[in-house]
Amino acid sequence: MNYRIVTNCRICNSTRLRKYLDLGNLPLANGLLNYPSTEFRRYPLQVLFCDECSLSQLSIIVDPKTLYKDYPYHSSVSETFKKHCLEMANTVKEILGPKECTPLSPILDIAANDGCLLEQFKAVGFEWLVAVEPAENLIKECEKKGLRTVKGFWNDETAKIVPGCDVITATNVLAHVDDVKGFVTNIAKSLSRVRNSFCVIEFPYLVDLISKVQFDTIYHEHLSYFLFKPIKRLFKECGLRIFRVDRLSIHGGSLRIYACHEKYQDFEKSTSSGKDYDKKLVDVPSEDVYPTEKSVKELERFEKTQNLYDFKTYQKFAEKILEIKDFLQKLLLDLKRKRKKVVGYGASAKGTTLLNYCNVDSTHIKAIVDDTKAKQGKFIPGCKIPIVSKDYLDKEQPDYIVLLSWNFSTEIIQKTLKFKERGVRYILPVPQVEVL
Ligand code: JHZ
Repeated sequence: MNYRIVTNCRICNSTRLRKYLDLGNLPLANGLLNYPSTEFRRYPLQVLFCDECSLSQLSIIVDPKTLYKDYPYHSSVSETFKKHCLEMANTVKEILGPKECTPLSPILDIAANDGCLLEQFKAVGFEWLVAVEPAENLIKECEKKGLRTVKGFWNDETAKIVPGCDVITATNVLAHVDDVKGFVTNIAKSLSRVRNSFCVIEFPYLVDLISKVQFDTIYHEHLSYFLFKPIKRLFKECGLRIFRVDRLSIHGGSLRIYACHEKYQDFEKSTSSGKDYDKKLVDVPSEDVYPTEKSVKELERFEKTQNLYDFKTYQKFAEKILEIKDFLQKLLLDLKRKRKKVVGYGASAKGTTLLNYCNVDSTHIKAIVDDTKAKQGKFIPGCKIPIVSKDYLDKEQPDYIVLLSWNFSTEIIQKTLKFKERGVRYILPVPQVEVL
């Protein structure tokens, strides 16, 4: 058995965990197949609510080596995501300010994927860029881009390789981590060696997941579904203070938090001689450099109004998912009867959850277009649907396109505009099935 059953909450250690969702036994979301075969493993996909700290988490943990050895997802395929990364690089530059920000300020990106974010840091003038990434195929992409690389997961060993950083970034990885305390503690250790350093962490926000019924973002890679309350507790316990939080639209709704140590060591301001060698190192409160912004209190206040510390809200969410399943099945069956040509766009991880949970297969959706070369020619596990390049659309002239990567619908609709002009209709699966 290459998975472990969760008995305690990974943030507060409570055993008071209650199941609110069971999506059945599903294949691994990025476990794309070379053939339309039935030879792949399925794992239970269930979500638990922690009565103590309100963290939502999967009931099992699949061995990360199985999940991330070779990873087909390439962040750089999306122009929307690239723009998002550029904005992040500029924001970090602004926060560091001209005094701290030099081209040689080390920036380390955890789970750097194909180096998409670090490339944007390079574009805004940073030169000392380190990509930490476990997937063999992706680390090669980072090397091709001229980035310094550390192969592996972010842990005690890899954290030692780059002893101190000005900024540590981690986008869309915290939800994938089991030992979140070890993960954040290693960030804290690395930041403690550099004055005025901070980290920037992004992850999908559970408020958006629940309110927009994004149940397809639940898959075996996403071990946790975060609210701000448990995140704040986690960072505090690991010695970091969150000084700013942004709510972002990326990936259907995410939080970006900025955190630093409570204190930093710096040379004392005045000495008897005024000479540098005479100066002593003293503790300086970080509030002076990075005061806690009002966004933190505002988000806390907002979150309390969302009823998400209450188990009943999650039970209602589970009911809405059944409606989506029912509606999508009926719609696709109707289109099949009418002999309409239906294709998908975006062989996303969430697509695997959606299609498998709703029992959709290649008799409903002929193929899924994806611009990622590494995905083309493969098959979605469980539904035998082939992944193809965009040329397929010209050859097949579909009647309907299912937006399996609804988070990038604007970009995908833009790319397929000529088909839209010829009458193609789009199917949006969440928050409710809609034909556009
Ligand atoms: P996308 C990703 O999940 C990755 P996924 C990860 N699991 C995570 O944590 C979440 O995000 C938050 C393709 N595409 O981003 C590329 C085109 O072909 O919705 C991708 O295969 N052309 C780490 O996989 C897929 O769609 C395009 O123009 O659920 C998008 O996958 C665009 C824009 C995308 O997420």
